[in-house]
Amino acid sequence: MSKKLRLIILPLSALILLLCAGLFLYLRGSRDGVSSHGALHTENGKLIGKKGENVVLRGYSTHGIAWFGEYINREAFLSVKKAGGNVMRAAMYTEAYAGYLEDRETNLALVNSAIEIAKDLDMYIIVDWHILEDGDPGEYTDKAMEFFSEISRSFPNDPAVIYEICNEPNGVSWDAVCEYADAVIHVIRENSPDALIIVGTPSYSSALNSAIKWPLDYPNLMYAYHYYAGQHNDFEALRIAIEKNLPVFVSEWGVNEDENGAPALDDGEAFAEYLSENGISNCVWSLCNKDEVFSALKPECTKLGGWEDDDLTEVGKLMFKYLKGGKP
Ligand code: IDC
Repeated sequence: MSKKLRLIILPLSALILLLCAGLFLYLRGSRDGVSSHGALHTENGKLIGKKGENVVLRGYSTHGIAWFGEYINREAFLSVKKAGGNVMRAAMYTEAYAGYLEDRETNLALVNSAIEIAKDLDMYIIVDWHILEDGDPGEYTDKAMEFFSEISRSFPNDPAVIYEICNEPNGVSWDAVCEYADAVIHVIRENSPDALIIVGTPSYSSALNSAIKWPLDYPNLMYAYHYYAGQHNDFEALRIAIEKNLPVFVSEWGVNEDENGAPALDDGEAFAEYLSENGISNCVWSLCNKDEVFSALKPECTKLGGWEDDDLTEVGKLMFKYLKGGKP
């Protein structure tokens, strides 16, 4: 090959390669994923990416991973991503419903698999220690420490992995949650010093006033707020917290039934609108076909991904539309 030809061909192939890589990333939709935002941190109540940009995570929560484990698959996560999502939440029940305390190995395998799938799709993944009936997170601090130590050791400093250390504390004080959080945050940060960690708040992650008054003294923490349209009358606590620059992650929200037994879609839209307008990161409950109002999929839908409009419930349709444009 002549020198002149080489001078043309080499830069040209480099350019083509770059274009292909760009197109590949574009098609994977990663402009809003881990490769573009990297490790996340909080600043003045906001979620910030590696270039100092504001980041909003939007996506779906699984139902209990050991209960509806079939949705921990690439096609399912990809469908959420194609709809505009950039995060998934893996909800791992602790005490109940074949949770971690009952079957450690199965649950660990499912969490690991959810993390690998999300990473492969350039999505963020929230690892949720899903306490519920066990309302006091301190009841199983040792088990939580063991679990979070294992996961953070397996994925040290991984920007994709976000830790949610207690889904919905209930029947306990903020002091008790803080005592638990101190222990678990310490364990995670030993392996992942900068990990983003979401802390549940009292009254089923609905009371944010204590966190505003007495925030935990660590960087890169967010506080959980959960909301169910039709069930909660307002989201005043969230408004106040946002005004006060508390870093809040709406790690679970959904549409419940209104007083007539129909899905409270209007309230759901209003909440989705508020989240969009205020750039609040959130995950919707839940990505499964259980015959209940929150589910994204109709009970008769047995597809595990690649869903079309007809496969979605009324609630699922609203949520997928919302993921698409970030607006309802
Ligand atoms: C619900 C599930 C339901 C299950 C129940 C168990 O949708 O299938 O039978 O848990 O108690 C939450 C919880 C979340 C709940 C959800 C809806 O975090 O586990 O899931 N919810 O009730 N907080 C408020 C509502």
